[in-house]
Amino acid sequence: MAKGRIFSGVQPTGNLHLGNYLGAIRNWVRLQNDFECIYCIVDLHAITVWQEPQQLRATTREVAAGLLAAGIDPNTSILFNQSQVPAHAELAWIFNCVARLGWLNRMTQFKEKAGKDRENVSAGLYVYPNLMAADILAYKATHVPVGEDQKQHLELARDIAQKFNHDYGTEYFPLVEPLIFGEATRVMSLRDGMRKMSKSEPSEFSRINLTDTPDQIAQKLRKAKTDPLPLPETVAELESRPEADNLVGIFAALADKTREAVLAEFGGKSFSVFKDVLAALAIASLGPMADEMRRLMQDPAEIDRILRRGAERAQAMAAPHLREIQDLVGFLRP
Ligand code: AQP
Repeated sequence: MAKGRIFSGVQPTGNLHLGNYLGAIRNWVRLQNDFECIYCIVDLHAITVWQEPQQLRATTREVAAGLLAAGIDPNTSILFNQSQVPAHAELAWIFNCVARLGWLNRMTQFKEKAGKDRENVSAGLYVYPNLMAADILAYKATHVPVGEDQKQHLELARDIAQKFNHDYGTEYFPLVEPLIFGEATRVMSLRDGMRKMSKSEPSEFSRINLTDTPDQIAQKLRKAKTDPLPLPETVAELESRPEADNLVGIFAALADKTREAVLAEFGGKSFSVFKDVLAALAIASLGPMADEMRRLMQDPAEIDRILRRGAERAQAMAAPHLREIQDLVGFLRP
């Protein structure tokens, strides 16, 4: 028996990177055995910032190939792209009318992404968390595996569910639980240990893409920013050394070890020695996945077929929920 229902998503805004993989996708694969899983390529979220149409189509397929190559099984899990299932946008509108402006004003991701150009970003970027709540609650999902950066948005989804239940005098929506686990819940840029590794960061050297060749992986890790000291002996000493902490965290996650175990082996050694072993580990873990991704991308029609079938299954699950929600709100049935 499944322990609950999982929903999670990834934006087709660029190449999948090591942060997406260790913070989210690898956990998605592992959860497939215990939960009923719904995984979504969130293209409606992607267009909250400008996307070239041709590029969006290509990246959507590439992300699908990445998820399949990482081990998402489209027969047991539901894998699809968001825009094919109208329930997401329909429920998001209702949630736009439930969420309060004050709640959205507190979202740090909006502040980071809007930056100084706040007046000029899309209204979609502002209501992004409402759409995310709709993604999850359209399926009445109980658990959402994410990286740390999405924690605040998930709390907002809980607030929306609670306010909807309260306003309409119902217990309709479950309160979703975040699932944040592993040694790399927040993988940082290889150029700056204070910034998150991100698809939209201009420098290619800031991240390892899942499509990188072994040479690219080795070169990026060799050039990764570090401090001049050798690796510390204890985890406590990593606290004031963000770049060292990041590389040790990546090593630990890839090797399925704790940071303590990694430092027990490498404490006192130089970064050049550590980086060589880390590069070999990263290449061994990511190389086969990149090969499989390239193979899958040679047959875009097959990827489209998998996504279409996933969308049909997702719509079949979400549509009856949406009708029930519309009844609760007081809409006349068509
Ligand atoms: N650096 C990260 N470390 C750990 N987890 C991460 N995730 C993203 N970056 C890291 C997790 O990956 C999942 C999918 O993320 P997303 O594509 O929906 O959006 P994002 O978090 O905004 O990722 P990016 O790479 O930073 O994209 P852009 O640059 O387009 O905004 C989520 O579960 C996320 O937590």
